[in-house]
Amino acid sequence: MSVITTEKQGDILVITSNNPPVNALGAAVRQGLAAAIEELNGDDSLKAAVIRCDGRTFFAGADITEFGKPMQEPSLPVLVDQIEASGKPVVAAVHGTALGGGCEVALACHYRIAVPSAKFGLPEVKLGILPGAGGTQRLPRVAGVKAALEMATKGDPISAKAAQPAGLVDRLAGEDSLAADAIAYATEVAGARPLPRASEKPVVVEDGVFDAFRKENAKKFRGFDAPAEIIDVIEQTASLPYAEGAQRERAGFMKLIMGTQSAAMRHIFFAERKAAKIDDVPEDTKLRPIARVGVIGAGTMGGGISMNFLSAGIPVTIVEMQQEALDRGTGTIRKNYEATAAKGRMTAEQVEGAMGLLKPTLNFDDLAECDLIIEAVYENMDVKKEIFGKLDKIAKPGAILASNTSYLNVDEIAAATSRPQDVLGMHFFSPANIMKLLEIVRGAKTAPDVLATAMDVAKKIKKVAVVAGVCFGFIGNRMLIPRQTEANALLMEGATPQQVDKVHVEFGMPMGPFQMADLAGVDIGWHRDPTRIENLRDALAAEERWGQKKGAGFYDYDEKRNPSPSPRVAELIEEWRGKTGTAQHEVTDQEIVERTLYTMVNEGAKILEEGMAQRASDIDVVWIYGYGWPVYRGGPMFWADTVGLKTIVAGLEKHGFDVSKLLREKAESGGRFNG
Ligand code: TC6
Repeated sequence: MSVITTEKQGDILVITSNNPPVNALGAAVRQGLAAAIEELNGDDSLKAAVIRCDGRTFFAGADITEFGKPMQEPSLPVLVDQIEASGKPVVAAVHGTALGGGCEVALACHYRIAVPSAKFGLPEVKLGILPGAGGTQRLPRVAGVKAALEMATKGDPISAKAAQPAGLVDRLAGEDSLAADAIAYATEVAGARPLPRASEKPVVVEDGVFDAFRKENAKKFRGFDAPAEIIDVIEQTASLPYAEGAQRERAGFMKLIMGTQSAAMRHIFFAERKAAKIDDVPEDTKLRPIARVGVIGAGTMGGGISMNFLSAGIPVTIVEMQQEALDRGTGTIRKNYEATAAKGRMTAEQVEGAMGLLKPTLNFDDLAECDLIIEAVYENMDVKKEIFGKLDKIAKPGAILASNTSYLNVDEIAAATSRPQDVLGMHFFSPANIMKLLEIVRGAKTAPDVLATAMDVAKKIKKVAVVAGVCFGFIGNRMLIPRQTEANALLMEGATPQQVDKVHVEFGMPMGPFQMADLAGVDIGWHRDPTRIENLRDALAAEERWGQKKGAGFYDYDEKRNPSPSPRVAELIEEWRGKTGTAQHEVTDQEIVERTLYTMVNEGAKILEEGMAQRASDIDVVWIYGYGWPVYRGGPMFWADTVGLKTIVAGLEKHGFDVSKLLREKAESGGRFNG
């Protein structure tokens, strides 16, 4: 059956798209729509048309899989102009998400009717491109410059209710009567002339709107090409006729889509979706029901983990050893929810609803009622083994037992139970209620349905989950190790913390290794014996330079936590350079890149080689969602492809690193990690 069908309902032509899963505007859809508009205009018995979609959504955009391939006619810009040029009214009937090209199709229609739950958005910027089918031209004309800038540069969708006052929606339909309401609307406007065409409206520009917008969002847009180009296009074309504006839009679109940033961001779009798939676990694996979750430990991690489930409407039993710790943990959860409510992102009822699902207890035996139990106590193998031994006796048969360990051996933890098939790692990232990444650690004996259930739970609590094998630090933290080792070594050889951090920030990371150490706490993992000073980090810790929380770490901090280079740290570095007798040289920024970033790629390649990650793109997802790797560089493995694997290998060899076999093979054969 054709993806586009037409049906006459009296004198209205109902044009329906059926292109699952999301009605992407691929070539067949575009061709079908173009033919349908011709049918409308060629048939005197027809007075108007409705464009609607079957399935879960109105067109969710251009078909991203077609990007980079030769474009088949008609292109989307040509199609939207054809729709708008129709001599008879065309009504867009929107449900689900009208995104990107889908929103542009709606904007080209003369009238738009939507169900209240529908959403409109221009998410192209999240793929590193701009709305290239008239979006930068029609949206400012319809919704105003400010709203168009917001939507096109940030890419977040707005609800139909918000879209109505903005001019994007002319009428709201009943939630369940869109098709009929749209036909009635089309009948009503069938004779209206002149037809309202967005491209014919003028753009109203308020003084200073562009500069103010650039300034307001400078930090958010740092490093990204697309938002800057979008603002430029809208600004430069505001006083031009539509056709000239559309040409400028086209040029901007072509520039961006040919660029590395867009390739990186499209890679991440698909990588994120691929990460959810487990190669040797069938998609239809029967899942274990998870009606209640248990969390052991009400500290920062345990509390944050619990919030994910409470927010998703899943009851949580949280266990602590002492009443005081339990009260403190519960209090923090409430405080966090109330802070969200104060920002208007939750109602008071929602706060109470979430808190009502929380059952705090000191009785470990209460965990018997849980289907998934997540241990979130401190990193100590003996403690974890004891807990899992106890859980083995208490948990109901078939309950999933998870550890939130960041480094420890999940197989050893599983061996403390008589049911290692039910055990896995669920490594959340701090703050656990906010960070999107979840590493699901698959033990040697973890059952396929346990793994599949954990992936499904991750989706329910809106995490991006990646499967990792059992190795020290799993994927993310394991790759931090060579980076930190080299960063420390570079200080001894002549670099400053400021220089190393600057290279990372300029690369696009939210912070460098030493800024991160100051934020996390220089005392983390410290042996806590101030008389035992074996390296620079011990020296800092012994002086209580524990980072931001103490106002001093690798940097000095003022009351507002603004950092400045520390003369004391410079002295300590000098002292340790002397003590270790390290030869000094001038460290270049390029050397920092090679030693702290190429080494991460090398470690990533070893992780792949050992089968600890399923695919290179999973490693990219870990670094984007867990550590703030700049999305426009596509993750470490994608970035390595853009640098060239031969260059990476040469850089590693120059500094005497042990190069991964896989990396070397790929470099020699001209291969890539992705694609
Ligand atoms: C654009 O329009 C540019 C225009 C200018 C042209 C000149 N294309 O996310 P889900 C697949 S740029 C191809 O899991 P949800 C997806 O890969 C585009 N495929 O579902 C997945 O495949 P899998 C602007 C697409 O319900 C399946 O559909 N539009 C596309 O959680 C299900 O996806 C966007 O950026 C696509 N456009 O969320 C919107 N979209 O099953 C991107 C999805 O083989 N899409 N797929 O893994 C979304 O944001 C979401 O998919 C959603 C549905 C909100 C529509």
